[in-house]
Amino acid sequence: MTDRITRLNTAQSDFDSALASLLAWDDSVDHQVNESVRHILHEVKNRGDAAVLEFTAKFDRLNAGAVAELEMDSARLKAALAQIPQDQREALEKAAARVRDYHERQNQASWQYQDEDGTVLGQKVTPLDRAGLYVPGGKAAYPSSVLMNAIPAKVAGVSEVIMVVPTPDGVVNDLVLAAAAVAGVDRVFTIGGAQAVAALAYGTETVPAVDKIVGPGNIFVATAKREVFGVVGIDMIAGPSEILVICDGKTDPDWIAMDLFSQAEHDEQAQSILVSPDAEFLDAVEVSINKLLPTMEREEIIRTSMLGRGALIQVADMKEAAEVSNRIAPEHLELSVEDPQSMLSDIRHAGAIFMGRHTAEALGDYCAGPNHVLPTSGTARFSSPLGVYDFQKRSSLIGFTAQGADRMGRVASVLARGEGLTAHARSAEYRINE
Ligand code: HSO
Ligand code: ZN
Repeated sequence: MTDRITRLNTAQSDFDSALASLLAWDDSVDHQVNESVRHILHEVKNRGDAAVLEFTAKFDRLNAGAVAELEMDSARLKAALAQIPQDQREALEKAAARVRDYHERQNQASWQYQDEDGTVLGQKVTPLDRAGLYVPGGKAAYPSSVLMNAIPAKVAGVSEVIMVVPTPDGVVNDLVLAAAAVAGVDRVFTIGGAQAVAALAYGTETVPAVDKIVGPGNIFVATAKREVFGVVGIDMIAGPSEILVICDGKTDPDWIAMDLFSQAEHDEQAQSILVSPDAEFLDAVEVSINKLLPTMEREEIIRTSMLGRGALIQVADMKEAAEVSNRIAPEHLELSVEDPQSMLSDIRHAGAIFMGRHTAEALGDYCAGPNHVLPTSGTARFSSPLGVYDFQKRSSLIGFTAQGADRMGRVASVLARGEGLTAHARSAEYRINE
């Protein structure tokens, strides 16, 4: 690792390969992790509660006589909410209200129409019956993520949201439980790791099987989610956090440095990139970075992230800034410019777009309203923020009249006979009026 943040310029002849190596991200599978996850899944699938208890004792040093003892009832969640400092409670409630408001606008209605034969066609939107929400224990336990995952599920109409959260050595995070209460989570089990994912996917005597598992987790959790996909749905498998800031050079460099830090502090692998046509501004931000770094509580994590995966990229103009950003397809994109609306048409790939100098990405992480679960590692090219639509599915509706069955029966019959499927053809032909 160098002791200066990487500087790139689109004018340099090897820019493409330099950018490629900046973005390179090792997501290779670890065979040992794979094997132990498979073992855990197999045990929980076959032995249910007993296996969950064994793994919880082994990994979390938590000895319970029954999985039911690991459930926190709604009174316990309400107690956590009553116990946390008042400003925290109020902030959670304000954030939740805004997140709920925003997501309510995503709710889709079922629809139907009739064609000229009176045939009814449509689409019926139905929420999932049950969703499972994984919440990590320890340093990556974010109450804000509880809100961001659970609220869209409840807005979608999911009747049971079941949260799992490991509590190693029995250490409970009251803020996480309070967030669960605010978000309307229905049941909480203090189990974690691959064993919790398995319990949600297959169900045990005590933990109900869910239809989809969402929420972040460590390598064991991510691997378990990949393995159970197909038995249940899963959300995206998130990579490290990323931020890309496009700045015209007229924002306070300290603001920009701190915005870059805000994602860098998530973990050493996080990626923070600044793009600007103004070389002097890039210098100024580097000065700010060096000045502010020693003041940060998470100094070492930020330093490792900024020096290892961060970059300051000089471009010819703002058009080129947008092009570079589209190539990266960042999770978070800040447009720290005078007129962000006029840049929007040039932006094609980003999980969330933060518009204007006053829009710190951090506000989006907590309380702006949109979801903070976003596509990472360039997947914004083809995927979207977590939303209400992730907790609903659609059924097609088809209702023929006699006249419609006659007309379309003729079409189906010809195609069915072309495919050599006679039962299909005759089934359609019975409904044709001779
Ligand atoms: N920026 C993170 C979410 C988060 N930030 C939670 C703070 N708490 C991933 O988008
Ligand atoms: Zn964040």
